[in-house]
Amino acid sequence: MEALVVRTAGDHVHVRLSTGETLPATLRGRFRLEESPFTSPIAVGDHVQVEVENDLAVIQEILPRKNWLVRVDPTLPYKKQILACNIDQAFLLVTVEMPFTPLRYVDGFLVMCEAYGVEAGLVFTKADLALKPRAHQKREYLIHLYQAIGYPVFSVSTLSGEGLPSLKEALQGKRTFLTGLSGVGKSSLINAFIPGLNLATQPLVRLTQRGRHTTTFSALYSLPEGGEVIDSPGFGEFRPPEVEPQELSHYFPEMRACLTECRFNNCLHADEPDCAVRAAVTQGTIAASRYHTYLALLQGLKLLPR
Ligand SMILES: Nc1nc2c(ncn2[C@@H]2O[C@H](COP(=O)(O)OP(=O)(O)O)[C@@H](O)[C@H]2O)c(=O)[nH]1
Ligand SMILES: [Mg+2]
Ligand SMILES: [Zn+2]
Repeated sequence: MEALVVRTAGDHVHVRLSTGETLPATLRGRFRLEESPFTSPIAVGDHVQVEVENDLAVIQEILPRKNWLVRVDPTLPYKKQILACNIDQAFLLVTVEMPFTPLRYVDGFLVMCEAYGVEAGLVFTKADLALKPRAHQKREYLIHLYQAIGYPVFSVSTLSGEGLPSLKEALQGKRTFLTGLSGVGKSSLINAFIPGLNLATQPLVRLTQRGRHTTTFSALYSLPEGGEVIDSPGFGEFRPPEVEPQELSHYFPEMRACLTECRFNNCLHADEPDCAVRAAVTQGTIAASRYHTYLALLQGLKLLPR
């Protein structure tokens, strides 16, 4: 029978049967024996064919995927990690402080979504926090910047309730991949949308410590009014494995607009003469912060094993 993968923690997988029942699952031996470029061949959101034997679902087959998000495995750089499958959109939760979310991390996420054709959005959390003026300005600037590029951007607080209705509307009826650094408020947000779920949240004090606790599993939760969210730990960077250095600028929407104006058609927009991207950065039509993370990501792609 058919089932949906609703939870993965390393090789530990749970599936939801069409009856609504959730069972632990195991992969038929063949999957494990095959030489795979992936850390795990299966991800939350996968539709699978299972046979149930003594309260264990044995996965016989992974059904064709509509789409997926894949990144370089942050712990095994020669392997790829499937983050989720069959999703409608992906939202990254962002905080400027506690924890600090690097822009390279945000842009890496957006590039990954662009590369796999998944609609992306940003959710700035903890809107109730009284930030110091610099951090406050940065938050406002980033919200404006990413909105201007064309991404949906939300500013929310699970404490005050600010921004929750419009985010709820955006989640309604869709399967959304939610991720972000540990402590950014993923569990709190999912709890706000699913009364009675009571996911454990982490005490804020831990966030200032190194090596803080991270959730190591991904899980899918159904929203009461339709739609689903996938909670996924956001450690490491989102480095899309299949992007060639030459393609990277195509995944920055504001760069896409001026690519044909560079003197060289194989321009990497780094130090080539008559580069339209660099000209736009000088004019201020492309944000310097985006261009800097472009260069950092480009450097990272050049170092990847191929
Ligand atoms: N001030 C404030 N704190 C929040 C908010 N959302 C979450 N937190 C706190 O941030 C910490 C981490 O939240 P959690 O949901 O566990 O983050 P996760 O690691 O991304 O799942 C907890 O101490 C929460 O109480 C918010 O909207 N405002
Ligand atoms: Mg959590
Ligand atoms: Zn150029």
